Amino acid sequence: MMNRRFAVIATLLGTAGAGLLATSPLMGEGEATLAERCEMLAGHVDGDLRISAASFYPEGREAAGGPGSPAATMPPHCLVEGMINERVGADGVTYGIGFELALPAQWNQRYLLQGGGGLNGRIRPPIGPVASGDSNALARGFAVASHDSGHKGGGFDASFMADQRASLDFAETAVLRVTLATRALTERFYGAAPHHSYMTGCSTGGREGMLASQRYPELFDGIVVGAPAMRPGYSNLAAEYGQMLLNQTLPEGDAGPAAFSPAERSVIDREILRQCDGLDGREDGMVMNVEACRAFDPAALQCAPGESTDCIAPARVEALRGAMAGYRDATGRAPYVPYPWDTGITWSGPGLPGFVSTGQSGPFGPATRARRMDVDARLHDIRWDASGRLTSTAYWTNLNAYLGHGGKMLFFHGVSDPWFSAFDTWDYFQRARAANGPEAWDDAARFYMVPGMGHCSGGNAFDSFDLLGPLVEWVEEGEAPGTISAARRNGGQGGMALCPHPSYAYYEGGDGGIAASYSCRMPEEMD
Ligand SMILES: [Ca+2]
Repeated sequence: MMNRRFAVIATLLGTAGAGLLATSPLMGEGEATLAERCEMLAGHVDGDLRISAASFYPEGREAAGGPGSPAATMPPHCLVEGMINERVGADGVTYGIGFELALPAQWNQRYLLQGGGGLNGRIRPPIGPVASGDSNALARGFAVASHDSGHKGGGFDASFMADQRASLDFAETAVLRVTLATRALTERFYGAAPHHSYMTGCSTGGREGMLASQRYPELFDGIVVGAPAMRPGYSNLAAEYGQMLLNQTLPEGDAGPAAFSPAERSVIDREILRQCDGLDGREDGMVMNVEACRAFDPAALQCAPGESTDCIAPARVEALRGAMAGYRDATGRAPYVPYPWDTGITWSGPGLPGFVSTGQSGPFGPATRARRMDVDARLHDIRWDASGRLTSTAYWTNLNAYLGHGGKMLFFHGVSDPWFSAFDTWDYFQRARAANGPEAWDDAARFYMVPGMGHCSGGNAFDSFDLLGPLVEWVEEGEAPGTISAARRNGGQGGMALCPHPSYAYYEGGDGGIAASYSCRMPEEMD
């Protein structure tokens, strides 16, 4: 195999020049197999782009799973591995944007950029797993690209920020460069350009999708944005603030960090269900009417004088209320948003724990033991964090270039996401609607709340759903998405409908385990 590859490269180098592959006789109709076309890409160099390997997998292969992405079987494809702008950075570390591109044998003539996660630093298998139900983008025939955003490193290793270029690549430029490079490679391989381009991602990948719509509005025709890491400085502060409030309830001498006990957590759970479960027409342990549950009143959790079981001490109820509502600055303004009252806020199963404090370490280290916080001083630091400003996608709402060429966006967010509040993404959606005009926005964007779901997946939730298919239909056929059928990713029974927020899945009757038994209703509609 290798000898053959080298022979092909040698032949190609002999013919040199721009448009090498496009003019190669091997690209002529019927004259080269997919395997040969694939191997021809190996060793290809174009400016600061270098292909390190290109291998054809006629039987497909297994792709390793990752956070929020189970292992998957990849169909027959050509896998291209490459690097853009490899160089030694200011700190002596070798940088470059590493990428992989999977070119399926059965191509649907579409391109998809897969968003990353965390602070990136590694290339996830290019399969396009986000919001794709039980059939990822590669399996559907998309050419799928994935990248490391410009550096190598662990999930939250921020050392690359010492290098200006690596920092800029992570913040924004990698999305542009990888898309342009891998889309050109896609055209070279198939001999035709994709007729439409898409992007899907969650968390940092969701942020990358937003920034594509905001800063590179011509790149994509359709984007799925999941639980975007829009402005982590503000959400991280919200988690710390909630922990700080709870620490204040500890007796003197108890170093903390404080935590709600399992008994307290089940009291919270029960009360949320008591007040909110039935607001969607069915008491099934799912709070589908997210907007109506904003009125949840934690006062009912409070122990009466002399009472101590099946209730929560008044001071701790107030800490919970404050944590969920979020911090305010000295002027009384709320720089962030509240967290939704939902069944997963007490989650302690696989994945991140729910928002209600467990006292456990978070992604960035141990829970704080502090009992006071200067919110304004902290906000000052957040506002002056240069990387935070450049990576933020919370503020830019003028999308008329993106919307102007027919670009569509589907947002989704787990209502029990303990990290980024679903209400913050919804807040952006509403600001973008106001900025672009309701008519243009409603013709281009939808938002799906996923009740019970944690960060990107998991929890007691219907966390398997397909937004990619409806997005393609909207972009290419003008058919706007409505109700989405959802299932449980963990193999649990039953199904549910997801509705464009603020409408919610109202139970109309019949089998409660199928989406067809629900209709999308607006919160104010009554029986
Ligand atoms: Ca319910």
